[in-house]
Amino acid sequence: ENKPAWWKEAIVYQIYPRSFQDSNEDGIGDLRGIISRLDYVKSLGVNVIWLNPICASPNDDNGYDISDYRQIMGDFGTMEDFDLLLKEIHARNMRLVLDLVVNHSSDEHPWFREARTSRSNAYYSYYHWWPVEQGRPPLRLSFFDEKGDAWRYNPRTKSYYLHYFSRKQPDLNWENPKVRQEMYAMMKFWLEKGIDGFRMDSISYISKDIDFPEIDQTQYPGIFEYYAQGPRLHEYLHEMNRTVWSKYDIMTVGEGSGETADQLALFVEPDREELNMLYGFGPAQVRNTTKPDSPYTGIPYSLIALKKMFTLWDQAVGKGWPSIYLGNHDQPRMLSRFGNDSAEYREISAKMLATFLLTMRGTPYWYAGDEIGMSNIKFKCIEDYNDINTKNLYKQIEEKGGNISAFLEEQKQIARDNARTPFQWDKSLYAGFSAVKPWLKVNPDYGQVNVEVQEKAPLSVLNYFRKLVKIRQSYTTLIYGKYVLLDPANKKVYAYLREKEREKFLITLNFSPKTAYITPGMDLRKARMILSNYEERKEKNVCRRIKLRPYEANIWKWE
Ligand code: ISL
Ligand code: CA
Repeated sequence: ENKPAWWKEAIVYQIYPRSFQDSNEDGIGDLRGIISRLDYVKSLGVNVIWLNPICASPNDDNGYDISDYRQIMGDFGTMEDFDLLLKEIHARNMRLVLDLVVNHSSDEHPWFREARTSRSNAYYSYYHWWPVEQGRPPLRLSFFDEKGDAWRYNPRTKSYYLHYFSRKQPDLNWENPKVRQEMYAMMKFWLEKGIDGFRMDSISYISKDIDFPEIDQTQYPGIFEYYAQGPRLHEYLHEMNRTVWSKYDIMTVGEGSGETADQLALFVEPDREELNMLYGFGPAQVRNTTKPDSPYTGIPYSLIALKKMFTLWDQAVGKGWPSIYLGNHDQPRMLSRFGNDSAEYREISAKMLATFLLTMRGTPYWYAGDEIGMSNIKFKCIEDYNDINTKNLYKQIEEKGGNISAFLEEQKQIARDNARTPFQWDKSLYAGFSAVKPWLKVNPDYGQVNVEVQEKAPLSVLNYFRKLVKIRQSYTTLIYGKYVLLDPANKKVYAYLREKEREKFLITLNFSPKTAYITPGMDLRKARMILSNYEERKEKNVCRRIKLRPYEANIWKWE
């Protein structure tokens, strides 16, 4: 039985600060902009805000490269703005969770500026190095480097530094107790301000095997799974929990990049005293099993695989607590990937996906803009992109003489910038995000897809989302109840029960643009439909078999 906790009952609303609201006409979202939109956020019924990084950064990777952990990024405002933001969030009975980026710093952080001057510098051991006299460093791949190499030569020290991400994101050396102490002090700095928790970026990568052995690529074909198996990872998480987190009433969620379901419980079982939640990479990895050669994540995906994955992770969490999401700032828009962004099905499928996220067991992480059905922008040319990931992959392919147009086609489906376009508030030029040209293009569908239009339409995606939030918050069974998957082999329908004591719900979701059927295999005569994404549904009660229209979603409750 899961003990109640505020972070279990919360709905987390993720804001990408660069893209939410610009307040000072420079085309970049900022903290004052977020403050001006807090009443909107509150009106959704969500209760925790997670902000992507807001600390000082040269923005090689939009704030995931921090040059000062105790300053606010100039683009976003000042520490006074931050203090006000926190106060205004709390005044509305919401909470604030910050992104904590401690696997790496910026190469412009004073620590690294010092470190790279000489091997005898006190900060040299804050990072990972491979001395040139030992020959070529062992193969380590980088996520973002344009050459793919995670080692970068630094002439002044005659050594290579390690960077799993871009060369402007050197990995910090957690073996060094001083690094850990610096980090704990930094966490306390923010916690003492009164924030309510951390989302921990790339936390699964912080521990390295510092002998840097050759990696057995047959065992770790992706290499990245190897990164997520650092020998001291759990020791560090436990130490952070004991030294810092356990002293505050906060939520901690680790980004579980590279972790598999069988590792999940090790992070989140309460008696291990590590994290509250791990944000797994399942949704990004779901593939179409009939086309196993699909080169990148999720295009196309198979519903059977999606169901299997969510069910597996629900079980694997053990005595811990699941985290539920379908999209974020690193993924394409969930509507385009798991729903259908055509004019015909956009609204109905956006509502279907919302029904899914808000009726699962676990804390839902909702990505801002999904509540109005924002979709992939599908940029046509490389110049439109801002993301270092897309740009560096492009360079790699250009250099290898690969197929550029196939690459660009693929990026339309998967590029991170798809989810980073400015938030669509109204139909004015630049969608009410800014008075000037934004840092990234606005999705041209903003004339119809915006908050202003949807506020006025009782049946909009936005208002449906609000209804769903209320339903989740009125029945604790939808939060804590057991999750039971039905008809796992059904290719179109995702159906499951949520049950606790005498309360029982059935959720039926048609993930396809065709009519579909589900036979849950139980007596449904006492089950009444309490919500549907279709305006009218004739049979409020059914007997054995349920017929679902394209992307139809229903919540049934036993009387
Ligand atoms: O990038 C990946 C694969 O190409 C992922 O597996 C990666 O580990 C994951 O996306 C980590 O993401 C987080 O850290 C990055 C940052 O760019 C992302 O935005 C952030 O969510 C580096 O800090
Ligand atoms: Ca601004």
